[in-house]
Amino acid sequence: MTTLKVPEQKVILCGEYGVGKSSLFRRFTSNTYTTSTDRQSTLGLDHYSKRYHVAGKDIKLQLWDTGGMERVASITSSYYKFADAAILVFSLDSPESFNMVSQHLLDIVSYAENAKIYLCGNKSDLKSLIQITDSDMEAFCEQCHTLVAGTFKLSCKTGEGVDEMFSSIALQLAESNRSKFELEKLTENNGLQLTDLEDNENLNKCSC
Ligand SMILES: Nc1nc2c(ncn2[C@@H]2O[C@H](COP(=O)(O)OP(=O)(O)O)[C@@H](O)[C@H]2O)c(=O)[nH]1
Ligand SMILES: [Mg+2]
Repeated sequence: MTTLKVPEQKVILCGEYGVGKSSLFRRFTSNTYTTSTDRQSTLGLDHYSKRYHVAGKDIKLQLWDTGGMERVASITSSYYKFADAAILVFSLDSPESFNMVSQHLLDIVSYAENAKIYLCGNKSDLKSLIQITDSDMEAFCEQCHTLVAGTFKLSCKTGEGVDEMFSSIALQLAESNRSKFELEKLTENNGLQLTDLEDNENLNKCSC
């Protein structure tokens, strides 16, 4: 019996240090949240794959976190390479992190030219401290014309909006890759069986 691999899409987290990328990564991997300041004791890129079933299709999102590398060095181009999507995170209470979004956008466009780009405002739970409005986000997207494929507001702390964002991204990637996946399927022989490589792939941590 021939096996059919579930298509996997590389999704990278980008944005300033402290905006909540690792918190988003933790929500994705284990749906947990921690306020500890020493959450990531070892530096290094980290990735984790998770399967979604959207629009009648199976798709895996392989999410990458910088693991705090941006604090000590610039992120290498291998992080961006072959990314299918980039989630550009800023903190809704931090105009500084929002002002840096355009710089990160430039990096994504330069090093991950095929990636769909999503703008993500985190820390929506900080209600009274929020300084970046919906219209700020809209204005930014308008300035970038069609570069931003979607915007989200969420809170890693409460979990609000997190699943919705990943499901929406999975759906958009599945839809936009529909023909590619179908072609791959055609090249497989009959007697299809889905292979789940999830367990083997996860918890791989590279120290580069
Ligand atoms: N209030 C609030 N704090 C958050 C949220 N997400 C992350 N944080 C806090 O923001 C800080 C930076 O988060 P972290 O995930 O390490 O950001 P990173 O540097 O982008 O990886 C930590 O103290 C987190 O606990 C959130 O949704 N709400
Ligand atoms: Mg981090």
